[in-house]
This record gives sequence, C-alpha cells and structure tokens, in this order.
Amino acid sequence: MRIGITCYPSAGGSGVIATELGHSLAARGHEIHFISYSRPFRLERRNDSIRFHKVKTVTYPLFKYPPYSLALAVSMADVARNFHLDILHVHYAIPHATSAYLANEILAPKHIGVVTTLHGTDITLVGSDKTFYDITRLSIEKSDAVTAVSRFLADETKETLNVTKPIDVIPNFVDAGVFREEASREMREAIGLGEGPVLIHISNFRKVKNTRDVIRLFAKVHEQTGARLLLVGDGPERIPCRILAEELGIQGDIRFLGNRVIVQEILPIADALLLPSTVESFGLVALEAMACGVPVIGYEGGGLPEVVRHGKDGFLVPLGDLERMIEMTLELLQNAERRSTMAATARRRAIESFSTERITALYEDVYRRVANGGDTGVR
Ligand code: GMT
Repeated sequence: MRIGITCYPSAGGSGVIATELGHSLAARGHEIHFISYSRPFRLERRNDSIRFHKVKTVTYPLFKYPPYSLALAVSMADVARNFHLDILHVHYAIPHATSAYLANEILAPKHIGVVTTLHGTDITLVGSDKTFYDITRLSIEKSDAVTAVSRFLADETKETLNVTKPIDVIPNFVDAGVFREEASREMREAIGLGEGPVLIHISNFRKVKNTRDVIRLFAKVHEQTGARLLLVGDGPERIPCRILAEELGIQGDIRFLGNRVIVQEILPIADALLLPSTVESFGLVALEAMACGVPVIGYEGGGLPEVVRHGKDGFLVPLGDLERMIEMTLELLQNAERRSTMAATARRRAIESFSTERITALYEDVYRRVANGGDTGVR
C-alpha cells in the first residue's frame, strides 16, 4: 500500500511510534510518505521506500500565528494526489486529524481513507480543553478509522469527547532487538557512575510527569542505598528539579543528561525506571525499559497498568502515594533475586505482547479494512 504518515517530528512517544511504524511498514513492502514540518527525529535514511515531504508555511505580517494546519491539509492533498496514496495515517488528533479532514474536502469527490491514532495528551489534556473540544470531536468522528494506544484512552475519549465512532485499541510496540538488556560498562563510566544501584527517569519534564516526585523519592532511596539517578530529557520542570535537588543536597548524585536520541544505550544501565506521571495513556518509555530488562515503578492510573503488571514487571502504587513508591523502590533495589526475576519477566512481556511485527500487522488490518470499505484511495 501507499501510506501517508503525519506526526509531530519532535522528541515524544507519538512521533517515535509513527516513525518506527513507518520503518516497519516499509520493511514489509509498503511505500511510506511522511508529511510534517520537519523530518521526524528518529527517521532514518535507510529505506528507499520512505520519503519525507516538508510542509512549508508562509509568514505574513497579518498572521500572528502562521496557519500550519491549513498548509498541512494542502500538503496532504498534494501528496495523496501525486503519489496515489491509499491511506493517510495521522498520529495525534490535533491538528493532524483536522488537516486530514480538510485534505479530503480538497480532494472531493475522491476520498482517501484517514486513520487517526490517539496518543493521550491529544485527548486527556489538549483535546478535552474547551478551546479544542468541538474540533477534536469532529475530526475523530470524520476519520475512517480511529485507534487508541490503550483501552484506558479509548474509554476516556468516548467519555470526555462523547465520541460515537468505534475505537480500536492498538498498543504501542518496541523493537526488542534494539532495546536490549546488555549494559555497557563504557557508557556507565562515561556518565561517571561508580558501583551501586542506578535509577532512571526519562520524560519531557512536563507537569504531568511529576518529576519533582522523582527527586523526592530519590532523596530517600539514596540515603539508604547510595543509589545514583539519571534524568534524561528536557522541559519546563527540569530547572525546578535541579533547584529541589540542590535544596535536598543530592545534586551531586544526579546526572542531568538532557535530550538523548539513543536512549537504548543508557536504559540498560538502570536497575529501575521511575515513572510517577499523574496519567500516562500508555507510557512508551516504560515498555522500552521493560524490553531492556528494567522494571518500572509508577502510579497506577491511566493506561500504565495495561503495560506494566504490578508485582510482575514492576510496581504500581496509588496516585500520590510517594511513601509506598519509596518502599517499593527499596524493596527492588535491596532484593537482587526479586529484581532479576522481574527484569526477565518484563523483557519477556515486551517481546511477547508488544513486538513491532505483531503490532504492525494490527495496523495493516485497519488499513485494509479502511481501503476496502468504500470509496477510499486516490487514483
Ligand atoms: O508524554 C507526553 O507528553 C508526550 C506524548 C506524545 O504525544 O508523544 O505521549 C503520549 O503518547 C505516547 C505514545 O503513544 C504515550 O506512550 C504516552 O503515555 C502519552 N503521554 C501521556 O499520556 C501523558
């Protein structure tokens, strides 16, 4: 098939999944066209059947906000027409599903099948906000198929946006050949870690990630175990975290590593991943950690329990119960046997339930269903 994919190209789970799906579909013989304002950060130049189409916006003194969504709609229609796309798969509802809807209005009476994948914050934070509510709902209803990365997110979308459209649950995936258990001694040394346990947190340091809980937890756990903490990523909460670490006198045992594209080199060094988000629709980083044999410790809300099974692949505690999270982290770090059983179980689950091949096949089923379901495909 000829498939157009639109996603946010910057670092983030939805962009990672869209890009890896593109790689995987291309490897299975499909022709892939990425359409976005810049090249997705993990998009490799390794496959001739993947092309990138840059959306150009114009600036004009009248435009306080350049209308990217409109330029994207025009690019989508252009690419669909010129490359005879069968499917347009958009990741993140806002504004991508809306642009796809407009692209079809441009192409009418022809119609290209639109598959919208919901990733989380497009519904739980942004889409349900009054400003975008109506347009998010409309764009979802107008998609030919809608998928969500967890059952939690599918239910949440139906409930908060009053959506009637059926939503397929297709979980995220990980390449367990890339995310592996072997930790590199050199990397450990390069980061300046001595012996002893290591905790890791990876995120975009937004409020929803509760990164200050990571620092508070670490202060207690460090006291009893001498552990080190790796913080990967950047965002608005990074400086407040630094300040808090200084106040608690633990800044010397924390490595702020900033944004890293190749997290698979760092993840296996850790003994546990801390993910105390208020809500994660899925928690892709948790799955990546599991593939590396790193148990996950987090709050039990949202879609995280669909990925991490409490007591098997890690520990999930009630939202806000930091004391319990500290206890669980200590239990894990102080019990080598328990940790290694969990590590093996977590990796096995990542391979068996969330493999790239298995999940790509689920998306292919949706594409086929949409492409065969009526007047779809631009010829
Ligand atoms: O977590 C973020 O703020 C980024 C966001 C994104 O769109 O990249 O992540 C969402 O999509 C990921 C990929 O499906 C999920 O793994 C994350 O759980 C989800 N984030 C939230 O629900 C907060």
